[in-house]
Amino acid sequence: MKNRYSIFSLIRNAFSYHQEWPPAWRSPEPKKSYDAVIVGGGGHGLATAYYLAKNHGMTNIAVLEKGWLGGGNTARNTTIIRSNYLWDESAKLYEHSVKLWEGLSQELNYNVMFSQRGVLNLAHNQHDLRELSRRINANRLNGVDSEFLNPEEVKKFCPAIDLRGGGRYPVLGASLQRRGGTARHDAVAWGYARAADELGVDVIQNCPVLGFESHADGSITINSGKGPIKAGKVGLVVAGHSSVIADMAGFRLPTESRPLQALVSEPMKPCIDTVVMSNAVHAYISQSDKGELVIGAGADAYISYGQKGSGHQTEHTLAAICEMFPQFRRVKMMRQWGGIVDTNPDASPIISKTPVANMFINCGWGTGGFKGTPGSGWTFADLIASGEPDDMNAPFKLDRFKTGYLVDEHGAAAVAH
Ligand code: FAD
Ligand code: PYC
Repeated sequence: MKNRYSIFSLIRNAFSYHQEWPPAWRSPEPKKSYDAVIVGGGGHGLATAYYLAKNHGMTNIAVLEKGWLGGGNTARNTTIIRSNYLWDESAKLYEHSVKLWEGLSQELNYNVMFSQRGVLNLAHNQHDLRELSRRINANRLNGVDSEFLNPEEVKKFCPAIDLRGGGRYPVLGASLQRRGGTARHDAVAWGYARAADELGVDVIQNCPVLGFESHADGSITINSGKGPIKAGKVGLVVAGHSSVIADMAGFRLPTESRPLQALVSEPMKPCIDTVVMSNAVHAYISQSDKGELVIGAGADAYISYGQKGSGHQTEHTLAAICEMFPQFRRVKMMRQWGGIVDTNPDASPIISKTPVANMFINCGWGTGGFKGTPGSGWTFADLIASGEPDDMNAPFKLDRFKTGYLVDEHGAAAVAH
């Protein structure tokens, strides 16, 4: 009887975390105090911690991650890296990021497998062609490599493609960014984590952040799953859950959380050695080093935290892929999953101070933040260290949704969602 009772207590204790919500403070006084705490151990959070330590000498810092490192969007995305954005503000940020990608394996002493195999954005109609030519010219003015390929040149660059596109999606041309490509997604999280750890950063997994308390001296107590932690400054980088964390801190964001999905096929011999994006049909394809076709679909139209994505998006995307690459019709799909991305009304990130003193937020990268990981970490670290925006992150302030000074890549970005 005694034993049965203690087993029962063990089970009850194991589940007690779920029973009390929100959980009670475990200790009245924080046992640990940091100059800065980054909430969110995805690529962006870990990159921020690394550049805070490396560029600003801040080493008494911690990253708090509710699950495991890179278990969010970092390891769920289709890894497309490019900087061919229309507007000057975006081009500056994403091009800085691509330049960092180019030296990242050496910088971190960790092979992130950045492969500059080129990114093609297809045009299927006259409107697409006009959009491409406008964007290619804007890219060049911003020093971003970008060129137009006619259909014959597309076929030469990517022989696997069927230019007829099944009649529905004929290929009339494409933009090509030769410096664009792909990288190994989880390696980016691990590389930044290891490099940050070597500089003295505490990287703490299984540590959900549950609430905040601001103090008169400007410091903030973070109520975490591992007890209270004191911070001089707090950086929030929790893609997909940004409005939830903002709510805990007492302010609101204009972001929405939506599923975005991807799929991979059975592994095959090399058959496509570039990245093909068809924005008009929400279909993206490349081949991983393991030989799997990596396919991305459009974001779901509804708000959800279910990490899967809806069947009709999968069907729409695969139908388009099969029309542009008829030889893939018989390929078996091995895995499908979703990630939760936070989307903004102007489809541009938010890198900003918040209404809470010494609290900063980096979010709203939506469907396109993987490519931005190094640049995002770099510029967010700048903001946290100095407390004021720099030239790169100033256009991405939160107050643009009040003033109307939007960046607005929506409808202009080289991605359909
Ligand atoms: P995440 O890796 O999601 O990191 C956020 C972390 O915060 C998570 O680990 C989460 O557990 C943690 N967290 C949340 N709440 C809390 C809390 N309360 N306490 C502590 N920790 C918390 N971008 C591209 O550029 N190219 C692409 O090809 C591309 N394809 C995509 C395909 C898919 C299917 C998806 C889902 C996304 C894609 N993206 C792409 C977008 C890109 O993945 C994201 O914009 C980017 O990864 C977000 O930044 P992150 O890596 O820091 O996010
Ligand atoms: O931003 O390039 C991108 C992208 C492709 C698929 C999802 N996002």
